[in-house]
Amino acid sequence: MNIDMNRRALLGAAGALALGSMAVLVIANADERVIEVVARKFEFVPRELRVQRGEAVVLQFTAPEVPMGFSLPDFAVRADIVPGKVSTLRLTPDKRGSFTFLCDVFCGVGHEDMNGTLIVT
Ligand SMILES: [Cu+2]
Repeated sequence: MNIDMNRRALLGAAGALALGSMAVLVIANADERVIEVVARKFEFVPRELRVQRGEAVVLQFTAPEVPMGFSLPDFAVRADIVPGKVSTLRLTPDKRGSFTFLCDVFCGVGHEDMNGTLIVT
């Protein structure tokens, strides 16, 4: 029984290591810009993202605390952000303007105010 549990712990650690290396290996094409976004209680960091119209970007999300969501309704895209994983969202904005993004997974008392702005120039 004890041996079995130790083995499980070991496998868990190996899994975490594998995840860690995967995080480094998120593949972006040469013509894509990677923008890292951290979703934490209760804000996106950075809160403002600036991209150019027609620019291919890969949003790369992590959530250190609890499961979060990223929703950008004006572009009809969203992503789940789960602690311990890196979530990606590819986007090539086809219109200029200021667009609100928000967390769409209830994450606690500050959830309703968890939003930010994508500025496309
Ligand atoms: Cu939330």
